[in-house]
Amino acid sequence: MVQEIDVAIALGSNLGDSFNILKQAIAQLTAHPRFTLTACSSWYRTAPVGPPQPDYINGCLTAQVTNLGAETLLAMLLEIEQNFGRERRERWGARTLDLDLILYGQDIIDFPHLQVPHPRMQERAFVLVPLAEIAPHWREPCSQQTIQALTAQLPTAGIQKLSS
Ligand code: A4P
Ligand code: MG
Repeated sequence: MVQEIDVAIALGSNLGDSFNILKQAIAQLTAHPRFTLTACSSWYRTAPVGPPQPDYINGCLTAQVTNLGAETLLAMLLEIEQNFGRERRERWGARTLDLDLILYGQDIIDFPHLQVPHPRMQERAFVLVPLAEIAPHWREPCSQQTIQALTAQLPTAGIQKLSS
């Protein structure tokens, strides 16, 4: 049986040639035969949340995955992060590439190594503002609120849409 699921992925980078890294990460994802890109947000320059560090470039994408489970998709994301020399030093610290699985259809997943919806999405304007651009009517399955409604509840200072 063919299983097709809509997913949302957040992308971020604040070390190295961020635009280039982010574009190449999208190319690596779309090279996978079971991953079909459906939309990409604009890029945003965002003030860092967490310890002092450079501003981030953030964006979101949506895709349809075919017979690709959430854990396999997470493994793909972690592998692509590694391809760009991602090192984990401190929590919420600077990184060349961060790929987070934000939504996997309407599934709620709570494993030690994988939580979906991403547990901090509701408080992260750097996730919700780009996601609202491409998936405003998607309902976050825990709160049942739309992405648009969740975004409207957050302060968006420090989130600057870039033109390209
Ligand atoms: N993991 C569990 N669930 C997921 C999921 N849904 N998606 C596990 C991705 N990974 C998930 O991730 C640590 C482990 O989380 C992974 O191995 C996976 O098994 P990580 O990427 O090393 O951790 P992190 O990203 O530093 O932590 P966390 O808590 O996910 O961070 P956040 O909340 O995403 O914050 N400021 C701005 N402006 N822009 C940013 O993009 N990012 C962060 C990270 C902090 N400040 C930021 C930004
Ligand atoms: Mg991450």
